[in-house]
Amino acid sequence: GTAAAKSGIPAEIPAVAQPLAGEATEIASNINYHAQYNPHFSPFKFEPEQAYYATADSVRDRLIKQWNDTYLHYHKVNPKQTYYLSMEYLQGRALTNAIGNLDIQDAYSDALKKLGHELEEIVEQEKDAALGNGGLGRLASCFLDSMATLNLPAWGYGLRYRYGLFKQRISKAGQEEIAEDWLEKFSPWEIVRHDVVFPVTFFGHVEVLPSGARKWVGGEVIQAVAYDVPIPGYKTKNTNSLRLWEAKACAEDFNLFQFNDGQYESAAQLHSRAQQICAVLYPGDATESGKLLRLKQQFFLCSASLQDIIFRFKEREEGNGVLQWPKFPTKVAVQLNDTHPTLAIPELMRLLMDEEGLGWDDAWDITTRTIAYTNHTVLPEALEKWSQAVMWKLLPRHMEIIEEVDKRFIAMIQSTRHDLESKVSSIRILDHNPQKPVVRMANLCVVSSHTVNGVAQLHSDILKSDLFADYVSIWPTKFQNKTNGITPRRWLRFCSPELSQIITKWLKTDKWVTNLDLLTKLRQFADNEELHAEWESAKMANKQRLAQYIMQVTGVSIDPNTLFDIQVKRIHEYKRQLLNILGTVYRYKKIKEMSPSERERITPRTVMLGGKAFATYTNAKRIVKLVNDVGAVVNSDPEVNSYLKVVFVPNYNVSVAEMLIPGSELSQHISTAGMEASGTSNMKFALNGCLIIGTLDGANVEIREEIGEDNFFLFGASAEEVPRLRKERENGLFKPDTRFEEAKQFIRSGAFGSYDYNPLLESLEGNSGYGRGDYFLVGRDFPSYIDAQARVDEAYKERKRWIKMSILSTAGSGKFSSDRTISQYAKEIWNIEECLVP
Ligand code: GL9
Repeated sequence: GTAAAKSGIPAEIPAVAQPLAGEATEIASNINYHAQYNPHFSPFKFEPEQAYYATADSVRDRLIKQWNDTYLHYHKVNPKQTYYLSMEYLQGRALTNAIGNLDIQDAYSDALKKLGHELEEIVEQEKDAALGNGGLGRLASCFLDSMATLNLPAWGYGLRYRYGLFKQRISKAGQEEIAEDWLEKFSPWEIVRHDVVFPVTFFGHVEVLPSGARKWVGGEVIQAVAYDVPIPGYKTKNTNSLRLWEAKACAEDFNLFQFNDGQYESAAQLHSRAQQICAVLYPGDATESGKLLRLKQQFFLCSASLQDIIFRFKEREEGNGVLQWPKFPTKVAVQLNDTHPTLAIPELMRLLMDEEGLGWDDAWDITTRTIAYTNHTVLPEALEKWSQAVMWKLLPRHMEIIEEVDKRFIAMIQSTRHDLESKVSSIRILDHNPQKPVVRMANLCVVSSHTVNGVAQLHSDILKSDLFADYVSIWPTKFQNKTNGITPRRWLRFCSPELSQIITKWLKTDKWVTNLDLLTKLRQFADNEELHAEWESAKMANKQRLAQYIMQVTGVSIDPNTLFDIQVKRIHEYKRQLLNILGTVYRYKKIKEMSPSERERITPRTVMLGGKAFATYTNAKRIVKLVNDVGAVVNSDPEVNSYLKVVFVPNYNVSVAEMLIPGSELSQHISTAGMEASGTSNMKFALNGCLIIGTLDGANVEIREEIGEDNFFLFGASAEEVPRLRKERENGLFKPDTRFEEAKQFIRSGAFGSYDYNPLLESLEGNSGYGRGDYFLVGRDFPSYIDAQARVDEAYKERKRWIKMSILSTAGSGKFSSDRTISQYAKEIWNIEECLVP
């Protein structure tokens, strides 16, 4: 069979398994069946691509069985369910995850061998589903995995973008964006539900009915069609759904008369408007039409999801007797992933009042007991504000409702809180400033949710003391912290099987995969030489695999014996990739100045940076260009390149992360303190035995607490000091370190080419303003950063100490499992319980 498969002819596996055949043979037969009958491919080819689709189809059959059982079970038990509303999911690839969660890895690997393929190669055929931008979207995907693994009755709702996050290509000019066609062929993981369709209205106007009730009428109606993605839990039958909505126009909306008259575009106008809605993740919002489209997307998600949720609630309650609306919050918990789905609030109010006939007070009580809101950032530019004019046009009834919420909130303040009267204009929902009247979505969320949470302790504290301080005095118990987490399945068990096996061997159990706190038991072996040897060899294997990958995508040869230092995340000034590259430039310059004997004491390093810059974020793109330019010079400098290499890893995404993180030894989480709400890759790196150089920001604070301060390379100003330091800077009281000046001057001298870096470097100069005058304190933190990097170099020379720290990083990462995070949401916000499928 093997040779035949490689030659392109399907392996000869009996269509019906032999009675005594092993599981692998049965699976091979099943894969073969799918290869023959999948209508998308010729049955005479069985190259990796066909093998991937046939394998995925075979795995999907198993998922569908469990998934149907799960739905029926939830339907029968009728427990309270969580609905996670998110504009973003960064699912990445699904095959390895599904096979791993179903615990059929070995059988599938053997089966594919029989068919002439390697599972590790086949899984690479899958395109990443990148329906998200970064940490916020990936968090949603980790949460789905944990909710299923914990047997929680929960759903994810999102949008089925035709084009997800762009593909990044690096050229001479820097970053280029290319549309990523993840659905080019098709996705085997989605099941279209032509029977689950809801109408979503835009525009129109409000009419007063004879009864006095108000009703939204007219406008354009677009259909939302459900595409379901099964979400398997790890080693459990429970398989939840991620329901992604796609926009479609009705057949009736196609104007045959116009078409036959040759007016092709206008004949299909509503069809093309429908197509726009789910065309891309995050349409550029520089233009008014871009803003309107983004708002349409948000409402589309909220309206379709709430109609679906209400439909299910009614179906189950009516099936059990009479429908009692006050029971709604005992069956439904809605979590808003940031303010993007805020319109769920007025939409739920509208559906309850205008469609179901409830009064304001009942509808408001139900809404506020149902909805909870997670804040993911304090950056001012990310706090959504929608133009009132655009909102009135697109969603007139919702604006009426929002006005009423605003009015009642103000009345409540005026009657109960005279001390807050001077603050009303800043804490109310509507901002009526004459330049540009807007709706403040975060304020609407805080006023309308029963719980508001931040995503790491420091961030939640800042929300309470700063952004939402006035609300805390009104509702002191509304605010919580839920420190983010990551799924240990994808981010350790599956991405680093070598290290996982060692952990399982030393803990004498693989239960850590669902009980990550067990990793603390590794601490007792932190000095064990046998473990050290195994740990080092697993790390080395991962580094070699990474080096091969880097060669493949960049053509740069990197040495696995050097320190692998990685910073991968979206490019943003607050994340301070510029600090990293300035530090690297300084390192390069120093190496050049050293004598041969001085060079002998260097810790050789490979610095890798990766991440996408938002297409219109000029300074972020300049940073990408600078990293690439520095790399080109350093890597071809024979004097230096055995001590230092600088690589820009192109097109950073979930599957690239699965390759990079296991092979990392040092990773950089160096944002200006107070600005990174949590960070989640910091958790992934630490879990994989990678040490962190970082500031006291976001979840770094808690990671350092867990793994111990001796095992964390700390530097920089604290969040508390930042406002004062900015003031000092503005007042000209800051004296930059000469090393900082030297690094900048070296770039200005043209050492890395003739590109004009002045505009980028100027963001570090001057004396005030956001994005100017070194708002992010790169200069202030530079010396302590360089010192921390020197401590890294020294620590790396002591092999035993380094490996011990690496083991202790993994051992201390238990808290950062998304299973822990989700258990806390379930108990402390959603009030839902496990619903195990028998
Ligand atoms: C983010 C925060 O910036 C991160 O610090 C946090 O870890 C994640 C998840 O809570 O949320 N908020 C946010 O808007 N993004 C985040 O990553 N941005 C993107 O996802 C692009």
